[in-house]
Amino acid sequence: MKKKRFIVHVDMDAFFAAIEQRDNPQLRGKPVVVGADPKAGKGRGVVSTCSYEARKFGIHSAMPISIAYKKCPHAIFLPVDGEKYHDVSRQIYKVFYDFTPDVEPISIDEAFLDISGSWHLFGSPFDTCLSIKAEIKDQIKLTASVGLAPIKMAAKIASDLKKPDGMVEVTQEGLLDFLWPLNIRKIWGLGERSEDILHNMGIRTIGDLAKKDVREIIAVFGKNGDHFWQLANGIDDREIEVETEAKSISNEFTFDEDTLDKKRIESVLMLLCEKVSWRLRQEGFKGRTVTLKIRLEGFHTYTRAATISKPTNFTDVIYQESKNLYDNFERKNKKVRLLGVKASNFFPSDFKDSLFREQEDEKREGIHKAVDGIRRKFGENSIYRARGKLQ
Ligand code: TTP
Ligand code: MG
Repeated sequence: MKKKRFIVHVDMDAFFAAIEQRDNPQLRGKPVVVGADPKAGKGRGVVSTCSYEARKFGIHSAMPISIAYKKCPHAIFLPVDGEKYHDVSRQIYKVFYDFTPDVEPISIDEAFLDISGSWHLFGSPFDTCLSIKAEIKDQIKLTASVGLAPIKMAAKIASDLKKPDGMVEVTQEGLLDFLWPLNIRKIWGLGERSEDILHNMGIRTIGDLAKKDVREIIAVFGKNGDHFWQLANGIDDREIEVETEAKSISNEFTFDEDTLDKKRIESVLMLLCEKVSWRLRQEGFKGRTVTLKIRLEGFHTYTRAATISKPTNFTDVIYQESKNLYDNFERKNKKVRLLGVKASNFFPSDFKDSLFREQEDEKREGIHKAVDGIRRKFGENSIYRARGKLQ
């Protein structure tokens, strides 16, 4: 049987406007419009967003600011403070990563999370969503709307249903009952033209589409038709697309002379681990897999890999893993020509494994930060552990 998937879609409520209301209590409960300067109705530009109080007047995102002014001249109009909203966005993403490493960023205030592998840490999938909302409220003092479903499309639709501060769960068993009454416009990727064609075929709801013979839909829309029909039937295997720009970080060192000198080999290993872990920290990653590359005299090259229980960018952890791999490698007394260390299987460095996190980690993070600070100031080669020094 296929493993059950739990996909969460989080979308902050009236994001820019809610931040302004949070930061200025006088704005709370009032119509607030964030966007271009209305200049008493003569302003150009558009509304970025507005508070729910302003929406009652018919104001919405992308509306010309002059029209928004006409609809509600007594609204409070504020300029866009992009830097502030980006800071808040980063804090929200930090909360997401406390719940799962599988986060797909969609926009400044919206993301998909796959909690299939982590919900058991927080109770049920539903409880996990409530905790995400609660953490955002506690830490950031803002409300989010959340949808939970077995497929992305349904999770996204669900998060929008009970805005603001909403929480809607769609179970696998309830998926079709949820989707079928909805307008076909809700199907992802289905544009206005396709909608017109479907209307002409007598298809108005997702259920109408699902119940049609798929061959009929394919005849009209080709391959897309199959995709639309599958979505209408709640079939969508698309995974969360986690953003990691680099897939691995590695460093190699070739000895001037092939060697068996244990001290020298360990020094080089330490140096490589320092460099790899420094780059991990610079690029904001932690790795779970450490790979050691060994080239022996005669040019045979081998790799050995180990996956550790929690992602790391700590030099000593990467070194310990590399050294274990080296010690367990049977080199039959052949000399070593080259060593390489690679970290892969990335997680964002914000990722905190709540199960395994030890207090000790905080201290080590502090030490690494201090060392990184010196490196940034005095250059990458300014500081290395004693063992990593190369004569
Ligand atoms: P949305 O999530 O679409 O809107 P929202 O968070 O303001 O309101 P909702 O409760 O309906 O989710 O967009 C997030 C932010 O992106 C929004 O606060 C402002 C910005 N934005 C624009 O600048 N222009 C736009 O046209 C839209 C749609 C959003
Ligand atoms: Mg939003």
